[in-house]
Amino acid sequence: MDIMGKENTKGSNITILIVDDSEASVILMRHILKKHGYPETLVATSAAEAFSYLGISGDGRRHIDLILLDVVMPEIDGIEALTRIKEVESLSNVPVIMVTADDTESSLSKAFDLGAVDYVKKPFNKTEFIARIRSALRLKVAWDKQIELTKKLEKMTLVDGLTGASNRRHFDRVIESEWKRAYRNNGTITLIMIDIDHFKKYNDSYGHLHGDDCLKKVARALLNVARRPTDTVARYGGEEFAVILPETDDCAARILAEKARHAVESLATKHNCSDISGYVTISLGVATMTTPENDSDYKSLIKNADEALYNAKEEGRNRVKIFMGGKKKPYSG
Ligand code: GH3
Ligand code: MG
Ligand code: MG
Repeated sequence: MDIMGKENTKGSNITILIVDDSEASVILMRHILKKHGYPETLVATSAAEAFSYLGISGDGRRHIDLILLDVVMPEIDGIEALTRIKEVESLSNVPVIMVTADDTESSLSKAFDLGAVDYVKKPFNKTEFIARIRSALRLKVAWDKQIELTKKLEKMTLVDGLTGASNRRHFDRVIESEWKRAYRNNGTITLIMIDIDHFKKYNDSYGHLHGDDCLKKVARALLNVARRPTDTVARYGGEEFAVILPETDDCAARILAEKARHAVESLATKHNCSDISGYVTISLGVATMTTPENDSDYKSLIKNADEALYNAKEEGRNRVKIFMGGKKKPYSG
């Protein structure tokens, strides 16, 4: 951590934003920073100017690692500026050090309440100044790591632990948002519901562990087929999978579903108790929404794909069926 901290808190890739209306202070701070290995500084002589560097106003956002913020400034003062900065989620990993001429100011305690990490006094004591800069930059490294970890954890909870496909929670989110997007844009969306054929018998004869292995293989095969970045292959439950294909019409979906069926069959995973092919196979139900109806929602897409899957099972399994309307009971295997 310490070594990492030093590596990441020194050097020319660090940009420090100085927000101060006093030219003399700015010159002095830049001088000390440059001398101690921080040549990259941005200077804002008002809070408004700082907001534009930070992307709070306008679109000229710059990369900034640390903010030095003067407490006393005309118009928008340092406390108000800090309040605005701390409201922005994407700036939550940028530490702010308050710069003040008077450390007894009650505004300092307000600044700490708002999330400032430290303060430096004018006139500057160079050693103390640079020590506080360094410790704030070390804090930033820790914050960035924390954010990265949080992102990783978030990603982990989107993935099914056994198969590596998206989990049901993620599926629920994606199907709703993609359906809404298609609805808004008068677009097309396809859902394929997939169920492994005679999987109970597979477990019964080969054991649950081999069953798990088989689920992994099937998931991998499906992930290999639905490869667009916008495609989502999810484990819908038990031995059922679902594939969301945004901007995919029924024609393209049929081809893709057939490829998926073939890919699983080609795994040639022995299944001696299956009366279909001697290998593990899947049945697939495809439903496409092209012109969204007013009173429909994504649930009807799931229902339709389920109905098609039911038909695929009924007609002998190891096949693709496309939803064509009608009123059959959904497959509930
Ligand atoms: P069908 O062709 O009609 O789909 O028959 P089936 O036997 O595949 O359908 P059914 O729904 O009766 O059985 C599903 C089986 O899937 C039952 C269960 O033991 C198995 N299964 C569900 N989740 C898992 C899992 O996580 N691991 C393993 N090994 N088996 C699972
Ligand atoms: Mg099954
Ligand atoms: Mg099933």
